[in-house]
Amino acid sequence: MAAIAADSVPGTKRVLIVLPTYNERENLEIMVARVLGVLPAAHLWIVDDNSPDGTGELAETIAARNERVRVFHRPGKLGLGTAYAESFGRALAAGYDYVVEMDADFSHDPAALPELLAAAQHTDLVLGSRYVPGGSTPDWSLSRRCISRIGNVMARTVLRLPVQDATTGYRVFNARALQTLRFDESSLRGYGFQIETAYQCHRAGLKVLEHPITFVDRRVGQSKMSRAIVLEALMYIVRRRLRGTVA
Ligand SMILES: Nc1nc2c(ncn2[C@@H]2O[C@H](COP(=O)(O)OP(=O)(O)OP(=O)(O)O)[C@@H](O)[C@H]2O)c(=O)[nH]1
Ligand SMILES: [Mg+2]
Repeated sequence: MAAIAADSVPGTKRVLIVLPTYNERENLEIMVARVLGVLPAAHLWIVDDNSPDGTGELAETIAARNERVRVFHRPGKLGLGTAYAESFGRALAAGYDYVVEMDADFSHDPAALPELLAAAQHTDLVLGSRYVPGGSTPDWSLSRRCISRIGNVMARTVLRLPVQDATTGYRVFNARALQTLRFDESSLRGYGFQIETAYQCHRAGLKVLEHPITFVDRRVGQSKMSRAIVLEALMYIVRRRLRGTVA
């Protein structure tokens, strides 16, 4: 895998990767090594929710060896949305120019980071998109494809959010986009959170760009995706529409 020079990621700006973790012990060490290898100047924060499998302790060991890595521990499984919302506030306070959302389970290929960050130079929010030409979900069952497609069709039609993949969890915000976000919906745990943040950026008139990614199934460990999270996202879309804030 080719490492890219610090000053091409992008300019000399500061890049932070946020990895929320819950039971990712088997993925974490190699994931962190790959991300830091691809982006030699970037920093990485792990936000662990007291994973029963010891991910938090492993994260501490990794951070002790590498000053570019920090760990934040939370008392229990509080959801992806709040992990990101807390991190965004801290990242802005720390002066980062770009913040990357990314899963720790290798569904999001670290090799795509340079392209996504390059795309971020021309926009406020880059969505790593499975539904633009060049993007794909090769491992998914028909039912999983349908669920994801339905969520995205709803986001497009009900919220009039003009993107193909509003639920993607691989994305880059610039500081301007992060400053725009308000987290009254931050209790959203998964796809709802992703749609909401893209929606807020779009509503604020910021530029949102989709860049193709291939989303593969996690290598090891268990998915935290559940029917409740899908339902939460669909309910959120309807609630958002009823609030009357759609353009
Ligand atoms: N801190 C924190 N991380 C979480 C929580 N839920 C999920 N994660 C992490 O968020 C990322 C995405 O979760 P996954 O379980 O892979 O869910 P998914 O990618 O939507 O679903 P799959 O494609 O089935 O894997 C992974 O890095 C998880 O470890 C949570 O409540 N708290
Ligand atoms: Mg996953």
